[in-house]
Amino acid sequence: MLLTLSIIMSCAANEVPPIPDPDTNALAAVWPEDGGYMDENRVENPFFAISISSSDTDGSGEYRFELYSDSDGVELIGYQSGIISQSNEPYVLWYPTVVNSSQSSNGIEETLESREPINNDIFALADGEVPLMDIGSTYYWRVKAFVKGVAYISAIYSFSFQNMCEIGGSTYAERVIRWDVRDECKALVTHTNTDDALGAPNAGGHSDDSTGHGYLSLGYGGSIVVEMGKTVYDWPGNDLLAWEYISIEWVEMYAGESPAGPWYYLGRRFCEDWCGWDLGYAGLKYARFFKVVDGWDANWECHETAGADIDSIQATGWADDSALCE
Ligand SMILES: [Ca+2]
Ligand SMILES: [Ca+2]
Ligand SMILES: [Ca+2]
Repeated sequence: MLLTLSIIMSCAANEVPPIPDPDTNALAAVWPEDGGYMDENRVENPFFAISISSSDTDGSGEYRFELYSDSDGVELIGYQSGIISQSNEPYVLWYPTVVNSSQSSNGIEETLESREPINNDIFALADGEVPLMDIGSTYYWRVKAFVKGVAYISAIYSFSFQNMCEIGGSTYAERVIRWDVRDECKALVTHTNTDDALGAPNAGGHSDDSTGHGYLSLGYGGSIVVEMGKTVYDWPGNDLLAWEYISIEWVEMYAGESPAGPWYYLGRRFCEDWCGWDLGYAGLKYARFFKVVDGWDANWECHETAGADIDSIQATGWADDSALCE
């Protein structure tokens, strides 16, 4: 009886499931954003990031990235199949031109060591398949995925190239792209408006009876990814400040080449009121994206102001000339 049952089960497992129509809503461009830009200094070394949202998958599966020169997705100029998701990332990355992950002689070894782990070997294209792009043109990309028996296809996204030092804005963080914290922690924190971490410092009202207003509590182990108004530039000394409101808290800072990294560690500070970071610590000249990470133990039980309480993120050194980013 047991034998019969196991034969039936194994036959069922070997049946090829029908491939359904692809889901067109679950994939979303993270970098470059649709209608957005890529750093013109990355024209020969581009990278792409896609996120997947689906209730019945953790995103693990196979992805195919495609790069086109036309908006109809006909003129294919580069692609790669068989890219697998990285379990520690909320998105899937494609580095078309990375053929070797061991780089060491460029003087920023410490920076590369501090990157979040990326298995670059699987992103390698064979010689001659590197897509060539021109910083004056618009390009298009899309992703097809097959995840746990479900097919997905993204929209076609456009992007062009930008000199990062030509992008204007305020000297503060202007956009929160992600806030990541454990669900049970997010439910206990009461200062949850991510916009409160943007713009100039404005937190206040803290007293014995009130936790005040104007800041975002990250939650223990929580993090936010922000885009700055002006591109932060490495002048002598600190180039970036985080304003912290309640108590004294541990804060870690990372600079990113995009909202999906790669991330470069800038250091860990015990912040009271504000604390500063230096892009030069990571060997970077400029950056627009930063990840602010609460530096306490992520396993602690949260409360209404758990974790670092971020009032503002401010550039104190920024690019004021496009030649600085060349
Ligand atoms: Ca500096
Ligand atoms: Ca706190
Ligand atoms: Ca604020």
